Parts: sequence; structure tokens; C-alpha cells
Amino acid sequence: MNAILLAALLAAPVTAGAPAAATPPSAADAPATQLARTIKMTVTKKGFQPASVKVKKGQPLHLLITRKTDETCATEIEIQDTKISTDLPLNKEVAVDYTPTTSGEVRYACSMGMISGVLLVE
Ligand SMILES: [Cu+2]
Repeated sequence: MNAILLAALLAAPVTAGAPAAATPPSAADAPATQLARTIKMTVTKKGFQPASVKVKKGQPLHLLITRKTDETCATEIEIQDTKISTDLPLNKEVAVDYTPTTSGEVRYACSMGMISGVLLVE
């Protein structure tokens, strides 16, 4: 099958300016089934760490968040403009999956919005 296709391509007249048939698809042409990017986060006395993360629009994020202090009110994480609101039990890693769909800043915070961080979506 592939050999026949290749033979057909080799036999075809070369069109000026056309890219070689074997050119692999660029990243922009890749299907939307991208692998999720895992980002480890913690909640410490300083708040969410890291407090800002650069991410790419459309790339699924797999956030692994561990709350390591009982001295702040950040016992859950909410992501702005989403319905994501997840409890963060002490010293237990919690997974939150989220795919940013628009570029700009997306804040994540405790339920009162006092302790927060930001995803910089590009
Ligand atoms: Cu709070």
C-alpha cells in the first residue's frame, strides 16, 4: 500500500514550489489530541507555588496540586470562568484537568479569591 503510494508520488510530475511529499506535518497541523502537560503545584504559606505559569491555548493541562500547609485558607482551588472547584486535602496530591481555550490570564484561587495564582495563556 505505502510502496504503491510512494511509487505513484514519484511518478507524478513535480509541481514547482510544492513541498516534498514526504514533508511531515508541522505542529500547527497536528490534531487536537495533544498530550496533556503535567504541572505540579503546591500550596504553602506563600500561597500557590508557582504563582504564575505560562501555558499554551488549547493544550490540556494536568495540574497536580498538593496543599502542604494548614495555615492558610487555600483549602480548595477554583479556576476563574470555569466550574472547576476542587478540595485540596492536606498533603494529598489532587489532579485537576483543565484546557485553556482563550489566550490571556486565567486566575486560580481559593474560594474567597484571596490566595491566587495565574495561568498566562499564550
Ligand atoms: Cu481564601
